[in-house]
Amino acid sequence: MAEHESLEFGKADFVLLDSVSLEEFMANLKLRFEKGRIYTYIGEVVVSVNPYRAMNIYGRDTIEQYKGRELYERPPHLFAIADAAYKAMKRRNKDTCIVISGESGAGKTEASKYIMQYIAAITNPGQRAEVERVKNMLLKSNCVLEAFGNAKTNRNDNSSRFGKYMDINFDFKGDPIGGHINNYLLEKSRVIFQQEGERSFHSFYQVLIVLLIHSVPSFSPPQSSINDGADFKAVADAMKVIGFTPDEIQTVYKVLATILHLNSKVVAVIGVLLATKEENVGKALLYRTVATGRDVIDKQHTTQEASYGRDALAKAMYERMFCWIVGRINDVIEVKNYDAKVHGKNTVIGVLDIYGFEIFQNNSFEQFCINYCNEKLQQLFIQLVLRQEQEEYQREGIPWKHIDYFNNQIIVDLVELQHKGIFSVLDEACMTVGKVTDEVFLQGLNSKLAKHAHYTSRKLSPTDKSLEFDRDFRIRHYAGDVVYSVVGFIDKNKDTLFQDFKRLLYNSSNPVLKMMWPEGKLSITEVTKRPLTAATLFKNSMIALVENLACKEPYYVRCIKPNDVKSPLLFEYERCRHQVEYLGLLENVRVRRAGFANRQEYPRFLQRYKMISEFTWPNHDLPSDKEAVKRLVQGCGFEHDVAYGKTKVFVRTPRTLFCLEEQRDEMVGRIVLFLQKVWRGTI
Ligand code: AD9
Ligand code: MG
Repeated sequence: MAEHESLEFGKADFVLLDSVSLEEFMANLKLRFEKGRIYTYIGEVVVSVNPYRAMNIYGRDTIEQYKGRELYERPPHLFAIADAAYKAMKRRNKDTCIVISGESGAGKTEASKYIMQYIAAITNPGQRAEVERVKNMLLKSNCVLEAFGNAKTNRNDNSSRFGKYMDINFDFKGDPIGGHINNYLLEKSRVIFQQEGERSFHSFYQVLIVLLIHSVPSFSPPQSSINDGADFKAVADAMKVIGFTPDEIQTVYKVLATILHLNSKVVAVIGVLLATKEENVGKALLYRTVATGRDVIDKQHTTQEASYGRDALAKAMYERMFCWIVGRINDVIEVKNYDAKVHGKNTVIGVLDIYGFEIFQNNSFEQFCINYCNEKLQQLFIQLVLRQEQEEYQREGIPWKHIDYFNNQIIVDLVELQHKGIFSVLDEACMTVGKVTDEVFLQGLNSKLAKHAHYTSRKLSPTDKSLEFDRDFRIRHYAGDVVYSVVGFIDKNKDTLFQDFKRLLYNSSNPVLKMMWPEGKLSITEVTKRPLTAATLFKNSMIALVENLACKEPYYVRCIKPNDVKSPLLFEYERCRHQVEYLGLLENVRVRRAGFANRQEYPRFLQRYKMISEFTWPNHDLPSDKEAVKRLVQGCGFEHDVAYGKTKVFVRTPRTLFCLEEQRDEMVGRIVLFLQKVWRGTI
């Protein structure tokens, strides 16, 4: 019996559960995890539980097993989803995307890398050099982005502190010919502040450790799961392969060194690193040029302003460098020399690996943005999964009935609606003349949103125990309640970087650095436009992302983190249950089951079950496979539970599928027995 059909490992598809309840769902998830089956389907969605151990399921032989197969033919796997997306793209000329979601440490980034490796492994059978080059670049870019965008957090030693969407472009043969990366909201505050037990971005430690190894002979790196020394080399090699010039790589190290020095008092060193005069650095750190009427004057910072400015500079330099690195990678991997008129449309598979829902002890602007992002993606999931079902029924000519589900659009609106949404209130507060405080923002929220079912605050609900402080407000997200502290919202949203710094960096004699800061070109009197706020930029990037995903055929990977101690053995029931709930997995099963649990193209269906009917075994003489399937189903007595589409047969309840599978097993067993007897000569 094929592994995925054996009940010993639980149900390979949650749709096949006897009844849809949280208990049954959890029991199946737990059983499969304990049996080392980390993947389970909900139809075409893969649910993945982080195994926290090396699994021998990603090798060449496994890849071969999945290549070109249909989902239900093999045990659930990321490779099957990657293959489905690839097939849809190649056979039907569809742009597809794979959306990977789940909380921090659930295994999103690992999943995205396995998916890319799979796609790289199954493409380019002709070994074309250019395609090999592109594949190599795409794989190498991960290593560079992780060095600069990932950090050790208390939840994950290699936590992505930015969102990543990567398009892989394919030519008409289905070979990768290029790609493009979009990055979202790098958590730049990490450059100046980390919680206890956490680190800043890996890149800083990689540079520091290499410096120490070279300059302190007796130095030996500390033992940990992270090997900064080896990673430094791997990243430097990857950057070289991708095509960063030695000057560019040097500049990156100089920026890192500058940021490290900004926390000491070595203005001279910074001057050298930034290829600018020492006094200019000192001046930019201590003064601010302001235009008053016709005069331009230098105004000295207060201590507070100066340290604010310094921190803002450190954050901005890092963020700018990160975006520049992404831009350079994009230059190299973008599709070149492809003429759609000659070769046909080039198609795309997008892979989204973006931060999952976050509920921390103290939730601030960053968590607010991240959770809004998850609301957007959940909304897309609802629309697409339902829409996809509906479209398939229409295509196949089968009637569709409406299904109830919680629609989180109300929360999306609460955040992003023009004039009334939280982002608008925040932007308005930031534009207020005079002294703007976080409290002003909170008052704005309270007056605009007092009646909103998903919003409350200490002022509005004074007896509510979860709202400890006056500065707190609470959002009822689809994934649960989150209390946010307004402290820092205004500053983080304004995201001010004094113009003086931009000019300082633009006037550097290092051309690479200069290139990162084009707006420094403007003099103080030329700068008129107020830059867009962080919230508006983020909102716009999310709207664009969702629009982009919405026009692609989506595939989903929903990652679950089994425990908080990185243990391969522990399935913390409550932790997992909460994730199952907020990922909306049960609703997903219901949607899938309310329609038809299973659908298969007629020839496939016949191939699998033809042995259970005398009309179809070993071959049928009916006019079409569709007719043959009808005959087979009639013979088994399942007619009431089946609908016949144009190209596929739809089976409503999982029980029917079970019966078919059981009968098939029995027949296969009998056939094997029969053949054994023939071989032994007893027949
Ligand atoms: V975050 O939101 O970026 O903080 P991710 O990306 O969801 O998070 P990640 O993929 O980085 O989590 O996985 C965390 C760790 O779990 C990895 O470093 C591995 O040690 C471990 N992991 C995840 N998936 C697998 C797997 N398929 N096999 C083995 C895994 N280990
Ligand atoms: Mg990650």
